[in-house]
Amino acid sequence: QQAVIGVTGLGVMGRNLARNFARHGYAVAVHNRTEAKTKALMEEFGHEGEFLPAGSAEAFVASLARPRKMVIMVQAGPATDAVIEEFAPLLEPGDILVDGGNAHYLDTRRRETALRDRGIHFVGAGISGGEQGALEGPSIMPGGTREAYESLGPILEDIAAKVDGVPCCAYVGPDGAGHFVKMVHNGIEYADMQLIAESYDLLRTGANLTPPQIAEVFRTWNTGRLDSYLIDITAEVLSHTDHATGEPFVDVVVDQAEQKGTGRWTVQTALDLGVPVTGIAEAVFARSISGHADMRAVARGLSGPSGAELGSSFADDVEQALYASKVVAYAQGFNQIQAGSAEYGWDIDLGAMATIWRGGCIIRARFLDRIRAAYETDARAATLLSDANFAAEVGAAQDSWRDVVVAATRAGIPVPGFASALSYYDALRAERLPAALVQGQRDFFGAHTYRRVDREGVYHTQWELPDRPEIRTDA
Ligand code: NBP
Repeated sequence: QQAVIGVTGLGVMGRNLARNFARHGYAVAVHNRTEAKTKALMEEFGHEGEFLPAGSAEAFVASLARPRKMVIMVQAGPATDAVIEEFAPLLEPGDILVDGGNAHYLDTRRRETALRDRGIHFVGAGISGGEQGALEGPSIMPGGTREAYESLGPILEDIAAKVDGVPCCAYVGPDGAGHFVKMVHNGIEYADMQLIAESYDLLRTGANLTPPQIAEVFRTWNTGRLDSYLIDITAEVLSHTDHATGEPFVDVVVDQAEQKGTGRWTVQTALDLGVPVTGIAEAVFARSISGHADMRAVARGLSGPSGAELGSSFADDVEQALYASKVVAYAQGFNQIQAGSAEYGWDIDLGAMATIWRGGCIIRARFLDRIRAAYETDARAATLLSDANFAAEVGAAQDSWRDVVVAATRAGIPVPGFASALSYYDALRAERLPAALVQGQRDFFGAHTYRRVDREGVYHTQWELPDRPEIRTDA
């Protein structure tokens, strides 16, 4: 008896992924550096399907049917390199080595190149959905060769989440494409969470609603266009009462948000690619501000506004602002995927990415169907905001959106996500941007040159001369 697929690294994710394979009828080889975890898996869940436990890398590889397919599910970084170094020499040309961890896409590119030279298909697969998703159906974003996907893809599609019968797994593109898309997914997750958190703050601090009341507001929103996993769990968290104190749970949690780094990678990469992902950047910085207890302690006494008048439809206005800001955040994230795809020649199908995020992952939402539809209409759209449906919805939301940002500003409630999304929208809409003045300044102090609106060419004004003559520099 040989295994169809194997999993090494039986931590939180790997163990559930292995169980998911087994529950779908695949004979699955299981291995972990510390063998106790393999034994624990067999004892607790061995009855769920056909597991082939292995005590060594050699035994594990020997139990895999050819061409071998194995998934590494260990900590990203040096641990993943160590595991690759251990297993690669045991594999043969044509075998498929999948990294299901949260690797940086540049590491995946490096590893893919190195293994390709040895004839091994290296698949960097982003896997989202956490512990529960791994067991019950994650969203899977595999990158690598098409050839590898032909035999591996059907198995991954089988264990992935399904929405309307469609698997939340599709071939993303060569080498690092899958991990790149997973990175942007996590960045969008940061932005979405920040926007929801700002909505909560507005309803709490601005409109004086209690956490259970706000939970009800979110539950109502979740029956409409904002229907999503993140809104759903937000209502759950807000309606939870702390067992020890009887206070709302959200009030006993230290207000300093942590991060594992994928949001930061998204922003760092966006800066390198020149993609303005302002929503994701604000979300990363908002977490960073929250963690600066020292600065916050000394700044707490700084003077603030006297207060603000909130309209009676404030909660509805916040819903509009949240929706519009969310459209902006997703539009920016998809632009980043577009830019990465162009930079590395990945040819990523954006509509397919929206499709595989509809289920299994943290940002799963009804809304992604609209994004899929938008890219079906125009696969190369420069921005989702120009899609007729989104343009109409955001246009209809904008008065409320502006009112909310004004009210928040007057009340002294920080809304970096809402405000930056609105500024981004206004910047894209603008007939003329003050960037023209910035070009003038750059030419003045650094002779950086500029282009003119009325004719071709690159120009410099000789600012130091009395009559400031203009010269063409590219002629
Ligand atoms: P865990 O922390 O639960 O497990 C880590 C695993 O890595 C263990 O099996 C451990 O083996 C193994 N490992 C380490 Br650490 N260093 C190793 C080494 N040098 N050689 C061999 N094995 C090593 O991690 P997890 O939460 O299951 O995450 C696994 C991957 O999945 C990570 O890349 C993570 O970013 C990603 N991910 C996690 C989630 C999530 O919600 N948790 C979601 C999506 C993706 P040991 O038992 O011998 O220590």
